[in-house]
Amino acid sequence: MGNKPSKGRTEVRRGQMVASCLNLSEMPATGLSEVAFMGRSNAGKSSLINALVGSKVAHTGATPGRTQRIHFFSMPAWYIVDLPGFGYAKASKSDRQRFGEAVEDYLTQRQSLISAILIQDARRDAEPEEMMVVQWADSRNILLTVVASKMDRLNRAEQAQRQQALDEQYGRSVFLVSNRTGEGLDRVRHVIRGLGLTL
Ligand SMILES: Nc1nc2c(ncn2[C@@H]2O[C@H](COP(=O)(O)OP(=O)(O)O)[C@@H](O)[C@H]2O)c(=O)[nH]1
Ligand SMILES: [Mg+2]
Repeated sequence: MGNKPSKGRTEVRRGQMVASCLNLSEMPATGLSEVAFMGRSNAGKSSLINALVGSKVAHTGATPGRTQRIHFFSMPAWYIVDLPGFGYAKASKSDRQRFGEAVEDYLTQRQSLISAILIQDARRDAEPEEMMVVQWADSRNILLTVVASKMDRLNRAEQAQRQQALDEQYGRSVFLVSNRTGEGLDRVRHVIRGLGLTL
């Protein structure tokens, strides 16, 4: 992965996955800024990453339950960090109250993590897992952007209704987007650029 000895010049493509980690010690030690992408399985996290990068770098529609790794995509002056999806219906109640050790270590200890994007299906309500993310971000003073995907599945009236409901649940303005049509993604890009990161 990232620490492979390079033969001369190493070319990293924009959006290339450069590390796939099971714990903190495996993560790149570059100190580049990181934006974490989080969300329930099937929320549209990989699709959002692909839409923002502009090419298919993250696997979409993949079946959950395999080894949960933390993926680093090089942008290349910063990293998109794809965290394992949470909230499997089959997980036990105690499992649902935590995100897994590697993710918790990452969220609480990683110094280069500067911001997070929480993605959820616009048709669903925020659940305890999403609220845990909000609490974590507030406690670490991390700028959290909430993105509600699949707005293309809703008509205008439903979009307005979901916008209001989600804004209320999160206590902030939620960005409705479609990873399919690209609608709403400029606002997400604007937030990322506002962090001083090139997209
Ligand atoms: N209609 C629609 N489908 C989406 C959107 N985003 C993701 N999907 C679909 O939802 C499913 C899960 O998406 P994926 O990105 O793999 O979700 P992840 O598990 O959160 O990474 C896939 O079938 C995607 O094609 C969206 O904005 N609109
Ligand atoms: Mg995914």
